[in-house]
Amino acid sequence: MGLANALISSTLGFWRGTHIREDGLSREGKEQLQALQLYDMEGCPFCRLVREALTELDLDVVIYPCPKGGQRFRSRVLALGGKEQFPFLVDPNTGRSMYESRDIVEYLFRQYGQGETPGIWRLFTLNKASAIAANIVRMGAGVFARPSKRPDLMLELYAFESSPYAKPVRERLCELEIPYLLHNMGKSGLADYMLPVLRRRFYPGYAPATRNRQRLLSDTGLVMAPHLVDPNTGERLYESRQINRYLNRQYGI
Ligand SMILES: N[C@@H](CCC(=O)N[C@@H](CS)C(=O)NCC(=O)O)C(=O)O
Repeated sequence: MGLANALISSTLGFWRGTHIREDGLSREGKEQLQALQLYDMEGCPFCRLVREALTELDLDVVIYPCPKGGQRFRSRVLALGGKEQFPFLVDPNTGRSMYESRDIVEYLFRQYGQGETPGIWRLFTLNKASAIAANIVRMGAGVFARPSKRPDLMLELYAFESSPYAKPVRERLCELEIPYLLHNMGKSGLADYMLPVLRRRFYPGYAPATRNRQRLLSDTGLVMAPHLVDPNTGERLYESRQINRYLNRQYGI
């Protein structure tokens, strides 16, 4: 599915999951956090709302994909929470786990944001409708499992929720049931909004303010989403098409 379609999807999602909000944590506090765990289906609008909030709160999260027909993580959700329903969040920092996107979003802002759920996020019915519309245009991508080999080590993905380039990669990771540590890299300053290739060329002094962007810059010299790191093979890849080709080749059956 093309880029235009992913752009329409992000627009229907009102570009939630782009800009980082003021949070209630110091930088050190954030670095000491254990990554949250989300049992997720990429093509599920309710999961999307949770991932959007995670980007806005600049939180890292391990995504356990649970597509329909998936064999790897669905039974774990059933054992942990009592039903196969997604999203299901586990927070190892507080010992809390929960279903229901609205409860999860409110919990995240209470625990890791300013306390109050931000105004726009209180329009939950509207946000749900927009997330449903945003997912419909993806026509079932990121919903159904495909046969795959399970990687030994956890892959890592640098991305932010509304990135139209990251969307097809997350869909493929979900379909292949590949768990991954998602390093959220939402935007916080004007320079974060420049196109990466132009920024690299015309703004060599770019100094991002957030930790995942800083890490990407120091590791690769480029800050662009998505970026996949596979510790099983040592591969580090930019470019969504190349990443998906790699995932199919390496882990598809
Ligand atoms: N009210 C729930 C609805 C969650 C929901 O219906 N999720 C669907 C996926 S979009 C689900 O878990 N379906 C069961 C399945 O896929 O097996 C929420 O907002 O989190």
